[in-house]
Amino acid sequence: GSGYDAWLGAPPASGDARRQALDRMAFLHAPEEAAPIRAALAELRAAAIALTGREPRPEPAPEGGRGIVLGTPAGCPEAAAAWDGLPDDPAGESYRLVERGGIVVVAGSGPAGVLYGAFHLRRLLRSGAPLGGLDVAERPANALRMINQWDNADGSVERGYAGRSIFYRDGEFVRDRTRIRDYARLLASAGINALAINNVNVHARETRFIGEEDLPSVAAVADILRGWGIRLYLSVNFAAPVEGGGLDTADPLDEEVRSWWREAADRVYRYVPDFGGFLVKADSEFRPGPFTYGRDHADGANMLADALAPHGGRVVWRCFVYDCRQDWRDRVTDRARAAYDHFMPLDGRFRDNVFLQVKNGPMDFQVREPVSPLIGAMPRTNLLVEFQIAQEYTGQQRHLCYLVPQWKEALDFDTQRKGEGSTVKRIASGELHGRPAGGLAAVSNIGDDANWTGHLLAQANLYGFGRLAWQPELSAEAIAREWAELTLGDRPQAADAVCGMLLRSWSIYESYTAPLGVGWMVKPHHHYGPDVDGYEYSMWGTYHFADRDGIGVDRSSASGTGYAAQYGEPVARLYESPETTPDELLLFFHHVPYTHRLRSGKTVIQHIYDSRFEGAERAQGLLEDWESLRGHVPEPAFSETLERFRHQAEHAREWRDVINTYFRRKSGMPDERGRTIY
Ligand code: GCW
Repeated sequence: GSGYDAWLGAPPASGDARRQALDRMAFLHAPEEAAPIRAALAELRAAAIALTGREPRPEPAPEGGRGIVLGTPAGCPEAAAAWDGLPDDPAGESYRLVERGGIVVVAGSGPAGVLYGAFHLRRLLRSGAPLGGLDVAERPANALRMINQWDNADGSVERGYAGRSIFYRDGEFVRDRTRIRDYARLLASAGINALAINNVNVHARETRFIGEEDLPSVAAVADILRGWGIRLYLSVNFAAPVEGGGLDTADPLDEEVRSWWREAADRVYRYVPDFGGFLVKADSEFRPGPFTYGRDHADGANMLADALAPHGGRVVWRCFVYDCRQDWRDRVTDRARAAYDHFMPLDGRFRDNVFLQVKNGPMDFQVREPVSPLIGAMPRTNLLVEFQIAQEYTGQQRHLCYLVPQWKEALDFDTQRKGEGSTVKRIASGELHGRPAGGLAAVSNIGDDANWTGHLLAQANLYGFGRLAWQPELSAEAIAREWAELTLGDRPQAADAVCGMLLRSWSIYESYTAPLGVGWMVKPHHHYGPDVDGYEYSMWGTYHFADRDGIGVDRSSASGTGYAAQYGEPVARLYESPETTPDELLLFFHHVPYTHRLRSGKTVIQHIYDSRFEGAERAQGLLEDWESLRGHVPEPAFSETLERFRHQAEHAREWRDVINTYFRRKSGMPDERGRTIY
């Protein structure tokens, strides 16, 4: 009941599932030895034992009998037959599950595919779905499905809300790697295939991770991940050649610097032959980068790409670059413009093994943002779209905020860059512009809390990210249901209720926090709780410009910062005018009077009041819904989660009152329904 097993908990012995397993799982066989295939076999064996209480026999079923066989076309005849006619998949990650003459074949195009197929079969077995006539084939939509840990060597986690790091403690790699293994298993079961194991803010200690002394520890982690089809990446410090590297420059065009990085890459690959590559935050929030030497991001990224290329490695280069020392009096600079202004002109200059990692929105993981205009604007560059599973600005895993619907909205957004249907998901995968590869990346939300994510229900975001990265066509609802059933499966009432709560939660969180896309209004530094002017007079470029008459940021071309014009037509035109901008983004794009009428028919001020009141009420509703599940969710998970919902309900009232009071005082306008505002 602690939540440690997350969505891979022991299957319920429901009648159907048990009968099915008894019927099918007496024989379980995999002729190949690759680690992911052994892992796949172990998963199904454990499922069989949990479902039937019996150990399956590790051999092929006898002639005419029933059983399960796992393998790849290269080493397993049943898999070869099952794969016949299916397209080649050099990545080895796709699979087919097919029932033939009583035998269920888990055929993977490679060992990782077998593992993904086994997890799929495990889901089917748990649900008790009949396997007769089974035939499903899946192939991941994205080549890269990546998680970024923001873990520091000292054991802290930047923006971590679920305890300390599971990778490091007191400046060293942990010795007991059980949790790393269990985490890798969770990630693999959700379809993740890449993991950057240290924070993009690389401090002095982590700068040495690519050195001789730490590489054995890095390799030990990589060995674990490899068994689950996951490649290890390291975040690197662009200034490493000077910060402890013995050189006096980190200029990317300097020959000595280039060979320094080549040697570093060669060294890493000696320890980790399938090393994924480097993740880099450069010239961003006080991190060093090529600007110091008068070079640009392409010079910087390509230098690292050239060092990694001989080994098949990649550079993931973040585009979160903006002026974080802005003067709030400067009304011309617009942080939202920064990523596009910096990177768009460089399209075509990046090597084929460089991936630009672009945050989903132009600012920073707010509850509501438009899609970054950089996405789709660089047809000759590989892309990873970055999301934040960690709920930095969305309740820090104390509030419930199921983010899959937000990510879906972003992925489904039609940039129209190449005509209708130019959706973010097709750009990310590389398909729209014919890129060799692409994908999604996200900041993890786990730590060493017993249930991984602090809030039990925040597990759904981790699971959901993986599932979406695998297949962005899945609906937010299907993913919520899948997670809830796997996690609370033998308690159908709980799974139903929780699914509904998840699906409402983003809109609830949005409706008691910053209104209509304007963002922020949080307490500085830790970003938790309401502070309407917390970032209004600061250097971070995050302003709402509320005065007695109105609120919002004019980002139009006609009278504002011109940000709206960074989109392609007809999207740019849509955002240019307050009349056509969707309500939920109005204040992101326009400064309007409080009396401005939304497309919903309400005035802005009345919308602010109404939605804050409704939001707080609906947060109270979440608490009541959870309370009604007493006895249907095991302890201690039930009580721990109840505490979080209590806090959320109370904190939502705090948000409501701070925001309403601020705007009531600022505008002098009463609530037309006369409710209490202080
Ligand atoms: O929003 C900011 C966070 C920083 C983070 C940064 C980033 C890792 O507050 O903590 O640093 O984003 O994405 O680089």
